[in-house]
Order: sequence, then C-alpha cells, then structure tokens
Amino acid sequence: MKKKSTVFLLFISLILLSQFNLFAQQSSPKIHPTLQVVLIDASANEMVDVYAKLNEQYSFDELKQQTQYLPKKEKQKEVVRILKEFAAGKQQAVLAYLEDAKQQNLVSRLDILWAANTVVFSAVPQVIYGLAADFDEIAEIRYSATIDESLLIDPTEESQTVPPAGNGDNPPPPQPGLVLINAPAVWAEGYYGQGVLAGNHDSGCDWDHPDLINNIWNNLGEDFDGDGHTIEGGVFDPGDINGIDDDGNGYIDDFIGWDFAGNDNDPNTSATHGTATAGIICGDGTNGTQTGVAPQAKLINCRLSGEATSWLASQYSVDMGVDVFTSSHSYKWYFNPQPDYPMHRQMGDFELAAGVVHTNSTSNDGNSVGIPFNISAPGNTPPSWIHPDQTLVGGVSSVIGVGNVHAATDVIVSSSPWGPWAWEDFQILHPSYPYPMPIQYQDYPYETIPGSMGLIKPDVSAPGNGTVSTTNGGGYSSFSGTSGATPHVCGLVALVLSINPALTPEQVSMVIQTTAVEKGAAGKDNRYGAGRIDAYEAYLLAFAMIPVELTSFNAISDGEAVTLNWQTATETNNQGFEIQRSNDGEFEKIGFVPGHGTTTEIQSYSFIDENVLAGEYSYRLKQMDYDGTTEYSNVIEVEVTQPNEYSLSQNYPNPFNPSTTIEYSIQKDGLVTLKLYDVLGKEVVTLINELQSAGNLNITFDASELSSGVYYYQLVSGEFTSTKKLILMK
Ligand SMILES: [Ca+2]
Ligand SMILES: [Ca+2]
Ligand SMILES: [Ca+2]
Ligand SMILES: [Ca+2]
Repeated sequence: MKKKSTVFLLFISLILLSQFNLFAQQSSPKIHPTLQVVLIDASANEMVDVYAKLNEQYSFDELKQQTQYLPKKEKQKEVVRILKEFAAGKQQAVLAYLEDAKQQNLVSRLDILWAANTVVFSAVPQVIYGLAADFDEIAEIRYSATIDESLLIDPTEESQTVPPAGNGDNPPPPQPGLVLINAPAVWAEGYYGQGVLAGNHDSGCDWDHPDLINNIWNNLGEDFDGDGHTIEGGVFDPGDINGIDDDGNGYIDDFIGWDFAGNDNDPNTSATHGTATAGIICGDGTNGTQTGVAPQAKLINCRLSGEATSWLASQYSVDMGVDVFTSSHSYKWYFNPQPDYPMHRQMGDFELAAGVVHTNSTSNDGNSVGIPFNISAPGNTPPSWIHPDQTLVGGVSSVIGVGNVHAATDVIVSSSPWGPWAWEDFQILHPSYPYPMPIQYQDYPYETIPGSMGLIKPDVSAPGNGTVSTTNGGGYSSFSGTSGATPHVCGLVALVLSINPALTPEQVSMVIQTTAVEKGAAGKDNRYGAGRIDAYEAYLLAFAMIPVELTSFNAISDGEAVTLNWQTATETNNQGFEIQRSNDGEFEKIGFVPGHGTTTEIQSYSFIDENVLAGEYSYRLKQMDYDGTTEYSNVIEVEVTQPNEYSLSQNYPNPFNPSTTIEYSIQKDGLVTLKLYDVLGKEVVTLINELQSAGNLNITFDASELSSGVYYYQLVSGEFTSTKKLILMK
C-alpha cells in the first residue's frame, strides 16, 4: 500500500510540474517509436489510444497442460480464471495509477486485456510518459489507432436492398449461399445450431431485426430484475438498467454484448455490415428470406474499430462462454500503423487454449498487395488443424481464414486474397515494419527462406458474392466479399457443434477442411484453401465423431452375484467395455463385453459378476475404441450382504389386499417349504416346496382367493422353523 501512495504522489507532482522534462520522457524505450511520433504531435489535453503490455506473460504451453484434462466448457472457464487471476496479480500498481488519472479526467477509458496481460486505455500524453518512466513491469506501450470502418470491412460491392425471397412460405426460401453449401440438408437432419453461442464482432448490429431478435443472447449476469431476459420488445429490459456491472465482467449493463468502438452497451449503429454478418450466421427467415446457416444459434454482438477493440471483443466473448466467434473486419499490411501481428498471434493462442473457434475474413485485396501480404489479420494466423498439404508445420491457432467464391458460379472471386501468408521476421526484408516478431511466431517463413512455402491461406472458401442477408430496418440486402463468406463458415461451425458439442477447435477445423469440396489447384491451395465448405459432408463427419455416450450404469446385488446393467445412446468405433472391480481401492479387470462398433441406436448391456463374497465393491467400465483410446465410466458402489443365518421377515404390506411380499434368508442349499395356515392350524396353501440355493430370497403371493382374516406363515428349511402372523383385510 505504501508503494502505491508513493506512486500517486509522484504522479500528482508530475502533473503539477507542468514543465517536466519532455525530452527525457520521449526517449523512453518503452514507448514504441510510432507512438512517440503521435505523442509529440498530440496536444497536452488530447486523449491518445494506447495499449501497454506487461513484461510477464502467462505461458500458453503451461496453460494447456494445466487444463488439458478438463471437459471443454470447464476448460474455457478455467483458462479465463487463470489469466484473470494472473493479470490481476501483476497489474495492481499500473491500474491504481491509471484509475487515479481517470479520476482526474486524464484517462478517458480503461480496459483490462487480461488475456494478454495488457492494459488498453486512452490518456493524455503525460500519463503515458509517466507509465513508461515509473513502472518496471511495463514492457512496451504501443499506439492503438482507430481505423475507419470502411477500411476494416471486407465486402466487394455496396449492398443493395432486395425484396424477401418468399411471401409467407413456410419454411422461407434460403438465400443462394445456403443452397450452395447444402445447409438445408443439415437442417433436415434436425441440426440448426441449437445450443451454440456465437460472437459477431463487426460494425454493430441491428439486433431487433425480426430475423435476429430471437437469436440475440441475453446476458443473464445483468438480469437485475431476475425475469430471465435482458431485452424485451426490442429494447433493453427497463428493470435491468441499473448502471452497475452486476456480473463483474468489466462492462456495465452489457445486456447483449458491447460496443468496443463507442465504449457503450449498445452495438447497434446505422452501419449495416454487422447486421449482414449476423444474418448469415443465424438469421431465421421471419421476414421472408432464410439468411442464416445456423438459425437456432444464439448471438453475442460486439462492435469493433481499432485492433485493440478486436482483442477486447475476443476476450469478452470467450469470457461470456462463446463456442465460436467471427469477424469480417480485418487489419491490413498497408494500414498506418501496420497491424501488430504478434499480438494477433498471441490472442489466437488464447482463443485456442480456451477451446473457441474463430472465423475471420482475409481482405478483398486479390493479389494487389503482393504475396505474402494479401491476407489480412487475424485471418492470417494459423488454423488449429494443419492440413496434410501444409508440409511446413509450425504452430497452431484458433483461426479459420476464409476466401470468397461467387454463390452463383462456385468460382473464386478475383478479389479474394491470394496466399500464402508468412510468419517470419518482417523487419529483415521490410525494415519499416514496426514490431519485432517473437521467435515462436517465425514458424512459417516465406520471403526470408526462398523456396519455403509459408502458410497456405485461406483455409477454406465460402460463398460471399451473390449472397443475401438481413439489413437494418427489417429487410434484406445483397452481400459480398470475404465479409459475406466468413459468417457462412461461422454458421457451419455452429451447425457442427450442435451436432457434436464435444468437438475441439482442432477437430472442428479438421472437419471443415477435410469435407470441403475440392476446387482449383490440387489439394489445399492458396486461392480456395482446402476447398469450398460443404455443410452436409461436415455433418456426416461430425456425426461419425460422436463419442460413445454412456447414458446409464447401475448395479444390483442378490447376495451372491452382482448384475451390472448399462446403456449407450450412441457409439462410434466402440470395441467394447472392460469391466473393472475394486474392493480395496485397486481396480482389476474381471471381464469384457464387446461393443456395437458404430451405432446411433440405444444399446443395452449386462454383465454378471458371479460368486461375490460379502463386502463393499466398486465397479467401473473402461470403454475401449478400436483405435486404442479409452474412457472410464463413473464408479458405482455395491454392498453385497450374504446370509450367515436363516431368517424369516415380517411380510409387507401388512395388513394387505390382495398381495404381499415375504422375505427370507436361507443359509445352506436345501429343501425350503413356506406354508400358510389359518387360525385353527389348518394348512391353507403351500407357497414354496422346492430345493433352493442359499441366499436372500423373497416371494410375493396373491391372496385374492382367500377370505379376510388372520393367517400364519411358516418357513421350514433344514433345522430352521419360523412362523409369523399376517392379516388379510378385504
Ligand atoms: Ca430482466
Ligand atoms: Ca457486466
Ligand atoms: Ca447492471
Ligand atoms: Ca484445391
């Protein structure tokens, strides 16, 4: 605490000393040269957008190791928790300094990018100089330029209004892009993206469009009045607007997402681009045209401007639990300042560690920039699954970068960018590129090692030009470019995850690349990528990858043997089940039951563990695939009690009408008789007269032939005789 107040005092004294040494501050190596130029030009009161990265960064290898055995969604939460906690531990002094400056209106905006142990803020030059001078934990402060939306978005044509395709048809006719990728064939199998949460990171979204409103994610962490929704009738729920960050995610009253460009809670603007990308992900056709690939997916909307907003939006959506997010905004080689490619790579590492898929546009620059720089960021970061034709293998990431085919011709559009991309030290051949490339991201060289293949991009293609989507105000408009293509892939990811939610980003990327329709040069090429996506083929493969799903597993004991019963809902590649038993903590194999290979029918299995001694046992199943992978069931406990004496229990129910159950125990195999007598001692009926094995036994008998009254039942076996009374009341 003492250190913090020292920092405050130092800071305040700097502010009071208006003539402090600017030259010394400017020469700080922690202020990136591009930012130094901006700061020199800025007036003393001007807010400059920057991000300050801290020296210490959490190792993503360590993060992966720590979370590798967690189920998918728990892994996502744990990755978020670890990175938040790490950043919170490192940023205390920096945040105290910036919060204090914010109190004095010297900082206008402050976001914690815990995903990369970075602080994103807008501040007057003095505050930035002070941060660079006084905080050893800061590695570097870089300029975060706000970039005009017209440069960020990736359509090729201006959108034109089009009338609805159908006139009350049910279902509404699908737009051409959906037909090309066979999305209707997947819907016919019952998969619409249900249960999947997607993020749309774009120019804003007219989220009360009738085709979108039912798909809009409601942040229940901000449902202050507890009525189960945060929007109603196309506006924010008045009962939830309280000016408080109820869910503690850093954003106040973020009911449906966040506008990271305007720094407010409504991502709706007059911009139409993000409304179009939203419609292709999940528009449900209410107003007459089916635009969305995954019409039952839910959607978080975030609005972007500069690069830092794209990273904050990625972090936000991962924090809120998305399965996939998409952006048709991209950062190009020729921007000023140039993109911070290493930071996009780091965010891709984060997204992959969290198990989230990211689809991104790749520009419409054709080959006008020149290979390897036609592909824009972050669509240029590596996919999570490396295609076999990518023989130069480096790191992996979360991203599927998308190229653009015309929906009418299925041919790549000339402006779809030419790959490959390169990950190498750009400063060797392009010394003006402003950022050094960390060695771990120099993994797909192209120019620096002549003849090297670089990174094949795009990863896949999808229909962009010739597609139709939702537009602001409730209607439809034409859409185009890799902007239009990319949300088709996002929608397909949502379909695939509604078929098989357990798939990892690596598996999703494999499914989408390997099922794409081959186009252009043989194999994965630098125009079409692995091919044009095919939703039905992706469905078939995702379905075949559904794991063996055990739906029940239980055990019953009759005192001598334990019978195990279990069922599966689906099986893929299932060789069978090894049955394992333990009565002292060590499991051992006691049998094997073959599986049914691959099936989507419910299968029932049974195994009897004979001649078990009295005691407490644990059982589990080791499910084994043909490829050698195994998975354990939960453990169930059974208590086996064996008769060490003869006994006869009171019947139940008693009194009864007309049937009752009598339990008894036989210590040794032998003749057992159980007879019913009336009050006068006259035998009424013989219930049992046979050889029986030792055990805990029971019999239920129906007395509907007898008249009401008191009876006696007597068990005789060996030397044992026991008599009890029962009452029949009709
Ligand atoms: Ca509410
Ligand atoms: Ca919040
Ligand atoms: Ca609130
Ligand atoms: Ca090809």
